[in-house]
Amino acid sequence: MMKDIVDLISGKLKEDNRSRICIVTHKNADPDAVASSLTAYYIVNNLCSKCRLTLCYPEGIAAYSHKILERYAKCSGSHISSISTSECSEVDQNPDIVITVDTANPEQLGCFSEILRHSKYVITVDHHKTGELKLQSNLYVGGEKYSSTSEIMALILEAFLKGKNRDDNILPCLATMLMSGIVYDSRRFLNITSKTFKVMEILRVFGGNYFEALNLLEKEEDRSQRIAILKACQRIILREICGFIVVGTHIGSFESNVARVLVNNGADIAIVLSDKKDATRIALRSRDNTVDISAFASWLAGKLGTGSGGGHFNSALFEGVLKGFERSRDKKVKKFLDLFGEFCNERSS
Ligand SMILES: [Mn+2]
Repeated sequence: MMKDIVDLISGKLKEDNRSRICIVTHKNADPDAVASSLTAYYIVNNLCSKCRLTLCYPEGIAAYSHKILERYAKCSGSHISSISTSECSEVDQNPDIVITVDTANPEQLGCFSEILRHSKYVITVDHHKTGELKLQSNLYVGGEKYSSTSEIMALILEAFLKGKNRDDNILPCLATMLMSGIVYDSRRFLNITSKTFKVMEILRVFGGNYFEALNLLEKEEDRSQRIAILKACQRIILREICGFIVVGTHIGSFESNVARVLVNNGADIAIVLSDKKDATRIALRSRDNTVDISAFASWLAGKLGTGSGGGHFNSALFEGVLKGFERSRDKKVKKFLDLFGEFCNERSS
């Protein structure tokens, strides 16, 4: 099946071997997104050496993804900065092909969602719950049956390499990064699929080094992140809704980390609001076997008639411009706790 996809893509590239191609991830690219984008780069670059390729990281990559990018620059010998950008203005506005990785909704692409609309052909590789991007793409690869986009990219890489000479010093490096992507997105193998371990073995055979993959994910606990978590805890509003322990709070940044900490420490549901420059982002988490929090995220978008929401069963994101809300963030958080109550009652009735 992945072989068909590789054939399709190489056929597409043969049509016009001077294509301008933009490979783009979601905002604040995590290790899964970065490893996947670099693998896509490697494959496309091998299929079409004359194509003009750009790696696009909307609003830059996450702090904890830097190690992966640096590692790649080292083993590929190429300067990542010369092939990657976080600025839409630096990219051809009408690329022939856009490849999106690890993203379900165009909003997650930031300003690159505009470029998407002007491109002739869109390929989406993703493992999130199906979103708007699947509908907008000419070719969709993936689905929720994969632990991570890295898992999908590893299978595409395997299909691509079939019958090829594997004597390539970038390959072991790429395999290690994909391992990091899988470890990261599966939360160290808590969320796996039937293919996860098989894929890890494939990557090992390609020269991937598991211990190095773990090392690439290690980071010094960031001081500002620790302060953010503590501040968010100070502002907690605790409620019992539908029999669940629901915790709401707000913070300027690190909202996803805060939400994770809250659920790991006793909350069934965490709702963490963060006002950004031009929208409000709400990180949502639920404890295993409680509530499909991605359903709440998309319910919110419908209920409020603004923004978009989606994600996974235990982890989701809502992002939108809130209208008619009080300015006080505490009041906003309370409003979202009320909304969760409404959602919960609708479900159980
Ligand atoms: Mn992912």
